[in-house]
Amino acid sequence: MDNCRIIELKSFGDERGSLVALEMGHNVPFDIKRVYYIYDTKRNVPRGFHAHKSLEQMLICVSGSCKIKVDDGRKEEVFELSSPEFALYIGKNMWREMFNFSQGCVLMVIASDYYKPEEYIRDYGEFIKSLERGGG
Ligand code: T46
Repeated sequence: MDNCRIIELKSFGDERGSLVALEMGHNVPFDIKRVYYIYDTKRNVPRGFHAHKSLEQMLICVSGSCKIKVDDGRKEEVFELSSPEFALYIGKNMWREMFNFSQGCVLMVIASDYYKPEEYIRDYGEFIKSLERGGG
């Protein structure tokens, strides 16, 4: 899938534990404008169900695990995030659904822009139409 990939994050571990650093231009492929995290989730309560016209994001399960289905309008793929040493990069114009949250899951998201509700596409039919128009 062109606009979506797993990024392996370098972890610095020693007898005290482990540390991962996220740096713009190094392991984060966009300028960071916002960070948020999703927690207190329920296994059987999925989230997402939208695409973004221009937002790029990196999703990191810093605790626990969850699954993310991404769909570019032609094919879909399911990724499992279960380690703080891996991030899922999702570019613009990708439908996403998050599900199967484990107990205690904390999903941290790094975003290329501020929260802009008008930039969401929350209807799947509209998402497909926007792709036919060239995206966005
Ligand atoms: C995404 C996936 C991975 C804000 O006020 N500011 C924010 O920065 C965000 C992200 C959300 N909100 C408010 C809007 C809603 O009232 O928080 C509430 C829950 O947001 P939403 O229903 O969009 O949450 P998810 O989990 O369905 O989707 C979120 C992100 O919105 C989205 O960009 O890609 O996580």
